[in-house]
Amino acid sequence: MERRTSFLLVFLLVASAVTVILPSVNALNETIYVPRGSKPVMDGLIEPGEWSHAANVSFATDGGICTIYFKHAESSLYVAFDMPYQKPESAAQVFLDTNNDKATAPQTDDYRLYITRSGLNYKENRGTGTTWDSSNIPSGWMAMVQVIDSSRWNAEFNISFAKLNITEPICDKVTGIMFINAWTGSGDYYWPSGAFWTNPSTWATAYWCQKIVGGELVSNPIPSPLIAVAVVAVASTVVLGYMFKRK
Ligand SMILES: [Ca+2]
Ligand SMILES: [Ca+2]
Repeated sequence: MERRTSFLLVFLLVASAVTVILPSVNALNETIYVPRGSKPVMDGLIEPGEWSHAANVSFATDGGICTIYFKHAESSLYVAFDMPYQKPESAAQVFLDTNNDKATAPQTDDYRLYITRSGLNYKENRGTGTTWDSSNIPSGWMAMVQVIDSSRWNAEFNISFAKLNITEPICDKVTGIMFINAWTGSGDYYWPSGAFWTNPSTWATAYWCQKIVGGELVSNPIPSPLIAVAVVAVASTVVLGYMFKRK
């Protein structure tokens, strides 16, 4: 094989591998780990210490800062929203892309789970392939809310692994995830920033696995596009070397 043809072949190999790998990482590149922890009391109230070992994300919302905690225990994902006091119609919403296919419209493996500050609007939607279906009674999950001294309100979610299409062990599983503090007096507030409720390709990716190694908690490494590129580059060099050797 000619040297020019070989280089072209390797270039195409690297380019196609990078094209395949990059979109699977995440359009917004937001990633979270969901640590294993103690089972919280599902009463809608974030008690001192109850969520201290959970991971969290925070963002500006109507009236101040919204902090969302998440962890898993037994066979459920637990999520807690800590929000400023807002109007009764304001909602805590959790979006799940259970197959993490990151489609550009809600598919049948995608869900929106929500509860309002009043607790009166407590429902779920499932994707149809093009949009969300009409509101349904919660199935495979539950949520509770509490208002704290007219200064803040909290919501707690218990989402079963069955709802998430997770069978243990969970180390190979990743899930698309997104949160909204929605329908507030000043609009909807998203995490990750820039995500959109009808577009799972804009949601983050949640990793489930953490292991105890040598007495320490070690997370599974997040696949990096740079690592993937490096692996392909090394493989290409080996192939190239083999080709020249054969000449
Ligand atoms: Ca609680
Ligand atoms: Ca999906």
